[in-house]
Amino acid sequence: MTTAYLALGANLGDRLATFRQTRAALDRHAEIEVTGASAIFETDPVGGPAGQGAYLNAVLRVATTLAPDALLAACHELELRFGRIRQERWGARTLDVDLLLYADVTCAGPELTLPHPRLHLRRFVLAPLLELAPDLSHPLLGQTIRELHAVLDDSAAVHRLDDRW
Ligand code: PH2
Ligand code: MG
Ligand code: MG
Repeated sequence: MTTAYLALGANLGDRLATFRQTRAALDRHAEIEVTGASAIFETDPVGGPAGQGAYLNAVLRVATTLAPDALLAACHELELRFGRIRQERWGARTLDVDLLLYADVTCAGPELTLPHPRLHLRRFVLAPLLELAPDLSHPLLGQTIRELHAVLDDSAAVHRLDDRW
């Protein structure tokens, strides 16, 4: 079993229902168990076209027997199930599931980079991740999530909503 962290994001459709169904679907997967969930945050869109709606963001901790590429494929399958259409980069979406961390694996390829290359730059990722893994050390930067969050230079607003979902 390996511990991994997944980031959920959505700014189209019934965002909360999508998050709940995604969490349940991950937990039903024979090789994935959801072992922790951050609160849900409502966040200002970062990047992408102007005029996008606010996002919901959260982070899940999972225990899995899947290899990183297979876990990523399972995430992409869920995005498709929830009707994601990939158009412009960072455009609005019904569901984005990103693989943030997979144990302390580091890799950089066309399909998958670990840790997620922007995880340490984004408040909408670090604020929820801080709730689950404050003492986890970033495998490349050597700083904990708490340290990265403390020096974060991202002024986009994040508002903590429900911690029970
Ligand atoms: N995801 C992006 C781009 N911008 N902004 C917020 N607030 N939340 C996201 O999940 C997000 C984003 C690309 O994946
Ligand atoms: Mg993604
Ligand atoms: Mg993303």
